[in-house]
Amino acid sequence: MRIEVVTLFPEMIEAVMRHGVTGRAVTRGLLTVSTENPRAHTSDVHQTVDDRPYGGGPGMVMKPEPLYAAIAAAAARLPAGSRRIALTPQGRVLNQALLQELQQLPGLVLVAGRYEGIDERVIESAIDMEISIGDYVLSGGELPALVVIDALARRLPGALGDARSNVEESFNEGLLDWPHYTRPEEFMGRRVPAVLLSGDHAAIARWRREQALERTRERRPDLLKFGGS
Ligand code: 9D3
Repeated sequence: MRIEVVTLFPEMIEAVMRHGVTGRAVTRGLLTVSTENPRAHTSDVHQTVDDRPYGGGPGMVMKPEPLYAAIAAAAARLPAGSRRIALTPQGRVLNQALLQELQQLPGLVLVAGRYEGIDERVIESAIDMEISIGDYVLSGGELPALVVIDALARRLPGALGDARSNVEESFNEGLLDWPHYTRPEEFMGRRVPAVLLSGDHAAIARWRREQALERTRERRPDLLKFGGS
């Protein structure tokens, strides 16, 4: 999968791409991530990428010309069938079902906005979909773009280490995790549940499934009401 990120802060993207699961996916050739900076598509001496909002009000808006040119340059490097996605607070809220859809695509342009937002005519003319990562206020689209990339990378076949398989992850899909324990057997007066020391693999599997269900019912009943993936 090929991902282009349109951003005023390419270093934010590049730094994260060097680490962990995303770094490994890139090293293994499963994922390619490049950036395109709208500032490189300005023609004035100040390299202006923002301007005041028509109608007044606080803050600035990303001006259309440099942003549109950056999206076009990024999209030109991607295969046919790719999509241009803007990270905005107005978008579809990200979940595993949406990631599953995105995973089918050969390439993505992820447009990270800054300031109060993007000129609406760029959204209308150069964006196929808007995505939000949840109902809280961030300072721009870079962290959301990184969230999308991380969540996609770990779904790519071969991206996870041998120990963690996608099969194992999808087995418990839609539920919260069961509780995890490692050595020592007793910590701060708290013992590891006996069943985990029993060696009875069927009993352990049953206990974990029950714990996952119980915790999901308790903390996230919305996940049990279907619709997820
Ligand atoms: C909805 C808030 N807006 C009303 C005045 C202002 C505003 C807040 C934050 C405008 C832009 C931003 C920057 N946020 C993102 O670019 C963003 C975001 C987010 O803030 N939360 C969750 N997902 C996303 S995706 C992009």
